[in-house]
Amino acid sequence: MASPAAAATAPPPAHADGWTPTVAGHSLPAVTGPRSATVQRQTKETKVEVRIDIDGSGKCVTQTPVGFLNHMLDQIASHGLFDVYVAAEGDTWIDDHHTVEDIALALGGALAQALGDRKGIHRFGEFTAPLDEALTHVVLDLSGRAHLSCNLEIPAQRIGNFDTELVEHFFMSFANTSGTTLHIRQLAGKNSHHIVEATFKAFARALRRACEVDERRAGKIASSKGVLTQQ
Ligand SMILES: [Mn+2]
Repeated sequence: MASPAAAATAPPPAHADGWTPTVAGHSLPAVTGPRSATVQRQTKETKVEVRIDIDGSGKCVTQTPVGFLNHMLDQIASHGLFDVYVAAEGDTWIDDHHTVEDIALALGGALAQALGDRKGIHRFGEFTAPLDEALTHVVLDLSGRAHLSCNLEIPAQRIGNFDTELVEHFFMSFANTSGTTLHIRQLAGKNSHHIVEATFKAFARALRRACEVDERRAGKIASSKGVLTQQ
């Protein structure tokens, strides 16, 4: 794994077929902070590039073919105070599954790379976010181990044309590549858009706390085992 500093300064490798991830005709903004990273992922199903700066200011630029996911990525950036830039193409003529999964895998991978050895961070985070009648509690641990428990009960099968079963799949994929133990508890909610958006807001705030530097930790790893990057 590249160090955060190296990840921030190295230019991203070109995609094999020369695909240039762009937003509205422009290249994705650069990420240059000490805790930032760029991840590209290309398969026969999708091409994805994700850039994240953990110590950002909530900027979000997305160009993916999944409109509702763009809206949720914006929640992660604005409530996590991360800068998040995502460009993606995918086989959405089948459905959104591969595209949503691969964006989540790339986002998790970028976060893991940007966190580096996870020294000095709070490691744990939790937040309960309402959106009108919806209320979701998210607890997470940047433990290095992937786990998802999720009890979301989203009444509608679709929000717009977004398949709501992809919400849980997004978080599972993110947990897998970021090494996050993630618990999501829906406490209330009737409106599907509200339930999902409350979840992403709670996730963003919990993740922000977990990633933030714990001054009292003085740069040490928040683990009695001494390491947070091994399974
Ligand atoms: Mn909304």
